[in-house]
Amino acid sequence: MPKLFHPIVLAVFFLFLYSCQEKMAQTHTTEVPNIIFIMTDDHAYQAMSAYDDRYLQTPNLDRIAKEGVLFTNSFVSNSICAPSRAVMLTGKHSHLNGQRDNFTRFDSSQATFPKYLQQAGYQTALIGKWHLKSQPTGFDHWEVLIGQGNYYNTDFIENGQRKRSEGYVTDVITDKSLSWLETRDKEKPFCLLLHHKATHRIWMPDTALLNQFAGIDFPVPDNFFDDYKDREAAAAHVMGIYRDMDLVYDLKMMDKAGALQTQYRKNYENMYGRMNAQQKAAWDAYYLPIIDQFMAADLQGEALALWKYQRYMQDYLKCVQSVDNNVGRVLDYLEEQGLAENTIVVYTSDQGFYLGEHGWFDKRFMYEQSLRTPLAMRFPKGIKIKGSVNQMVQNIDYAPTLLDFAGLDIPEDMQGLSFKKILTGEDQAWRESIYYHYYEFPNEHGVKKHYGIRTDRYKLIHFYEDIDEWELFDLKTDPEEMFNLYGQKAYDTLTTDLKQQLTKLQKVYQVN
Ligand code: SGN
Ligand code: CA
Repeated sequence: MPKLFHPIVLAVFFLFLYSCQEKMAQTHTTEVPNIIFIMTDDHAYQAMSAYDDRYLQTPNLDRIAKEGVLFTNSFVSNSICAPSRAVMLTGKHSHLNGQRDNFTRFDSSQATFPKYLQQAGYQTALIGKWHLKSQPTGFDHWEVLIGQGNYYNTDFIENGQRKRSEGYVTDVITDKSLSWLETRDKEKPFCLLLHHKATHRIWMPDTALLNQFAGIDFPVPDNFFDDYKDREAAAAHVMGIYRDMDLVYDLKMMDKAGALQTQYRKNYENMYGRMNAQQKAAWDAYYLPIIDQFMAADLQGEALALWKYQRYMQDYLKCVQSVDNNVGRVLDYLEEQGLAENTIVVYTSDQGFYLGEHGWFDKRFMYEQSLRTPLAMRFPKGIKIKGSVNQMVQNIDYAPTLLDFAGLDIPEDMQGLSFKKILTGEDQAWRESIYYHYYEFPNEHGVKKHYGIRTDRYKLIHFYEDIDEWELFDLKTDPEEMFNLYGQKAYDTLTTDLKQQLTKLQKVYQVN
């Protein structure tokens, strides 16, 4: 018998083949997921039709929820941009990651989930809004807006170099993301943070969508004319649609004669000035007739308030529509490339926003519209449940959850919880309350510093610094948070109990 066919040699050969197959099977079944984390800026859940279809349809955002899950109790821990981004990256509350407000510079030597993924062999990228001042770390590739960036022909810093990109920002960020996906190293798993500027103030729509919603009268929230009775901190706001929105800057009424010399007209002229001739022509064709009508109507009081609300909604919702279209492009790309099954797609916003509730725009307050944020997630290969997730999740949970799905250990110092087991249908004990703390004061919108606790049914808030006010709401009987129950005899026991729970949360989260 030739030596090659000796039974021992053959046995060793087959054993070797078997072990190779085993290895391949193992790498196949343990194949780590890709991640696309899409985050918009100031997107109100009220403007995502999976949550609320009174205003517009968002078929592509809804598609993530339909093919995956929609979180119906998704909250932030500090409703403002840079802090929210720092929480998302670190999995820690603001007092531990150090980013309490928009003015601070993010300490980017900290551990973040993209860094952990990068160390584990992921290819990582960040494209779009960053807003953390320090240079991004933990990304193989990054292209970020400078500060808030611009809606038209915005500048980016691309791995250290400043470059202007012609076009509408939501399209441009998506183009850049798709081209990075196309040119990435296809042998490695990837994690892409795709962070839109939209739908941030001053809500400049894409010229291609200006005629969307023509003739539509959007429903006005019941508490649009809120009187802020028994809510001293709310009364101190500077974010009223009627009183504080600038006719030229926010609402684009830049009359050619220059009659409307509002406080922020110059800022608007600068933004308009960034557009090229074609963009300006399309812009003017839409806004000039509205400006003429507005000047002729000479609206006052309630009529002016409602007109402002409708104008605001028109622009805001068109910005959402661009986001929806562009998210559709990303989802289509994943399908075409055969990546949809094994890619986790997260859609969220850095916080919620007011669409006229309490008469407001902006965010910051611990009231529902800005405490909540949209959250939908799709991962066909890994998510075993369908429909809605009702557990209270918070943006501190994103980092641990994504690391968990990537098969990595969750660092002990992360404060969030992984909600992976909820999504794979396994038993998982969950929190019964969330902790919130907003620190940016003084600020342009007059929102006081405050912290608080929200349970399934109740919310207790303490406003402090130049004020000392407590507010208590029963979200079941008063979902619009109009009746402050704090101090009423019948609620004393409940208040004491909530204060104790709040103290416990502060201990757990190491608040000093
Ligand atoms: C800017 C806006 C504010 C907004 C903050 C924070 N003014 O300062 O209205 O509250 O950003 O927004 S603007 O005139 O510059 O538009 S955040 O989302 O970045 O936190
Ligand atoms: Ca924001």
